[in-house]
Amino acid sequence: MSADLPRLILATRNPHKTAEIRAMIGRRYEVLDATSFPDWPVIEETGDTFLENATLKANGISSRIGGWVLADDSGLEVDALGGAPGVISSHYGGVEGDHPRNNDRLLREMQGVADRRARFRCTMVLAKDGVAHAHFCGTVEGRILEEARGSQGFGYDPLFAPEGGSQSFAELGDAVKHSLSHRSRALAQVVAWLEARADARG
Ligand code: ITT
Repeated sequence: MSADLPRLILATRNPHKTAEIRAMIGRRYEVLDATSFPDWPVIEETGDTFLENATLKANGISSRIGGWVLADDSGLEVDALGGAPGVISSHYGGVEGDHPRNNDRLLREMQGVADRRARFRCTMVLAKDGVAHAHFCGTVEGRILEEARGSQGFGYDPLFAPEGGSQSFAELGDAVKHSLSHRSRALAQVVAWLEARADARG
């Protein structure tokens, strides 16, 4: 069945991003990531912004692999921390991809802090043949909880409660997260853009 679907290659090594994006659009696209391409190069994320890093990943991978490549650069911005962890969200605790350490540091930094406003931000870049064609941004506002709650999702999900309630993304689960997350909001724009192009070509 997947052979009939258009292919979308994700420039990510984060299996949680792939799982979320597949759950959201896997019936319309064959969604592949680094696991399908063993000799995929390591792309250094040297940018100062989500857009710069997403562009580096999308251009770097699409210069090696044909078809549309989608990169997701995302993270958590906490107002009381001046926007940190921001672009260093994946290694805020000192070790790349170590989510428990990242969460421990965030809880330490937020100890006794009254203003707990925060947002997840996701910037997606679509590229082909090493050239970025479009970028899209999604955000979800919320607050940082006093302690980790729930076991679903990944990363900072146990510490982040989206606006309008007190439950964390990790408590609310995939269906609720996907209905309002930064990633789903950016991805909806990506799909609309790809489909408008496909329609325009007839
Ligand atoms: P790739 O660069 O390979 O895509 P990465 O995880 O390193 O994977 P980023 O540099 O974009 O990706 O960092 C994203 C980090 O932001 C991620 O590791 C989490 O710490 C955090 N994050 C992003 N989206 C999140 C979400 O939906 N829930 C919880 N944490 C999230």
